[in-house]
Amino acid sequence: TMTWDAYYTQDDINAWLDDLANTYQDIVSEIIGGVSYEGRDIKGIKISHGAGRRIIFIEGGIHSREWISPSAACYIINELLTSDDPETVAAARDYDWYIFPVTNPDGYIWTHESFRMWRKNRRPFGNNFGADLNRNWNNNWLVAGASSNPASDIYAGPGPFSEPETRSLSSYISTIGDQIDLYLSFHSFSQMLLLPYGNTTDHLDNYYDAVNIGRRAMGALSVRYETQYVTGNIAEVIYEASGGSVDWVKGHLRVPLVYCYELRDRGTFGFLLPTDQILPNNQETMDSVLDIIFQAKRFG
Ligand code: 0X9
Ligand code: ZN
Repeated sequence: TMTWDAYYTQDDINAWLDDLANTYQDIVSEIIGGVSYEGRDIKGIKISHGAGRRIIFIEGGIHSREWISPSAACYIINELLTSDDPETVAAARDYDWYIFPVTNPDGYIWTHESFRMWRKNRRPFGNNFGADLNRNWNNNWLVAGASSNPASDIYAGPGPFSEPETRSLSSYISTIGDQIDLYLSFHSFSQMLLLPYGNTTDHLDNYYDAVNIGRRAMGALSVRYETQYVTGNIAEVIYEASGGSVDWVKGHLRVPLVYCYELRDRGTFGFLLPTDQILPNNQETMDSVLDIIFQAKRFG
């Protein structure tokens, strides 16, 4: 069991997911969303109280050094399975949840065993390693805020979906795309809630609804510990960055509501978020997810 006062390794997380699938056989199944360059499964969990429900999809750990991201995804899994808060119980019951805490397993292991600040996957490109898995999706690939240089931390890869992780995960998501109501991608850090698209400051599609739902949800997030988030378009609020997962999920699969979270903090500790902030970060994130669901229901 996870205690939310520590970060966990890939092996810990996978063992924990196995345990849950055993303990909650009626509602939990393990799912494989894809495969990494080094051949590891991208393991996740599906929580379902019955067939035919709309889907909430959560992608964690695509950037391996952002350790709070897998932790927050695991916390949400844990709440959905163990909480007796009525809102949480209803959220668990009303949706099918697809949650992948670590979508860059090779990178995550590298940050634990070799280099804590590794961001990309671990595929070799000549003398360099790794493509940025949040620049490799086939939506405005290499258009903005991405690099064609394999030495760069924002190397987009040799082509769209060139990487096993994004290629396999995107085809997995495609099979359920028309059932997804909400897609969340967890990153750190900055305390921001980002909306597509990463290559333009233009407000496209349902931006108005999405930004309003997001702002209210960040109000809900702030209630517990007064943590402040900024909400808005990726290119406006943070920087131009195209080829990210949420851009493709919205642009290609037409999922109505997608958000990229930049979790705690705002730079004091950055990627090295102290363990005493894990639980508060995860609690307030859960608060905001419940609020998004509450609002999405009302918007229809
Ligand atoms: O640069 C990124 O990929 C994200 N910031 S991070 O510090 N976690 O690396 C922001 C990505 C937002 N852009 C898209 N999803 N397109
Ligand atoms: Zn990131």
